[in-house]
Amino acid sequence: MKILKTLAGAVALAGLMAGPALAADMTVGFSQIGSESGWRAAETTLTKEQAEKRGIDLKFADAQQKQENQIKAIRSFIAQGVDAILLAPVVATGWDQVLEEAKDAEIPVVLLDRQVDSSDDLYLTAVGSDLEHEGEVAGEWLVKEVGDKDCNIVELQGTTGSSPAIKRKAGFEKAISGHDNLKIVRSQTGDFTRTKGKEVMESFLKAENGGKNICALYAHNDDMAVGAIQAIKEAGLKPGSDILVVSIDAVPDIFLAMQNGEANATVELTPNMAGPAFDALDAYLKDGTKPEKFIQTESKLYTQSDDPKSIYEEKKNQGY
Ligand code: GZL
Repeated sequence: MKILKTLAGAVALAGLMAGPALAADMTVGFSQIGSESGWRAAETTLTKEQAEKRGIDLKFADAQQKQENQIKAIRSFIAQGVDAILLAPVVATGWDQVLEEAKDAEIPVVLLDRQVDSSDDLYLTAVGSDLEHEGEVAGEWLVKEVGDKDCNIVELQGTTGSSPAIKRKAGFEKAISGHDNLKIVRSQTGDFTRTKGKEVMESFLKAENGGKNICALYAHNDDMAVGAIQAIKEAGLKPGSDILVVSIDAVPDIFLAMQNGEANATVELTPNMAGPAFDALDAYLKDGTKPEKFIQTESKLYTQSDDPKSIYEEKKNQGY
């Protein structure tokens, strides 16, 4: 009996000495929003690839755009005793309770691509772009493109209550403020999807004299822009010239539209948020290194003059 106790003691001591889990035997729960856009699908693909490459056991949960499914998934990850949780939060509010539960279970949470209104001691770090800056870059492009011509703008917003919808709207409005010739005449959510983007654009066209009153479309993501481009063509107008099209994400299909002269500009959002997230988790779990609360990814403007054909080819190999 004594020998067994000593052995057990030695094993326990060895366990403590080994410290927290290393990447190789790390189990991470990933609560993903859904697959509403080409960008979202690429983010999922790249997250799985990054996990595979690092030997991380990734537990994936698709919430189909519902916050209650994300909360359920997080609770299940906590019950499974994962080492860490990745969360792409569909909306910005309503996370305090479940993030407290993760904190009580001493499971670090990393936010991907969207932010939450909760206090930042409830998550380890957030990896994402400067969403407001993306909206500003889109607005600044349109200000330059239009000059002092009068321009009625219609806006397709992202998912209501999501941080990209809130911040991309604010950034765009900041960029066009002070330019009285630019005016947002219609603004509605297209929920980041092509289908909804087309539907809402059809209603904008009908409401604005068949589109003759509309000078430009600002869409919070390329997928809604691609849907809207279809609606503009079906209304007998030329997207990219009769109605300028500026959006965000830089997914491959927006470069196809640019090649056809049907889209004008997009602001790139990298779909590889998981790389920096896993790096931060690795350092934290290995030796307790605390990352910055926000790890920012770069945003870049692309226009028709940026050789959309070769960018399309490149993008096709980036997880899309
Ligand atoms: C923004 C991200 C957005 C993308 C959309 O960081 O959350 O969600 O711009 C996606 O394509 O639906």
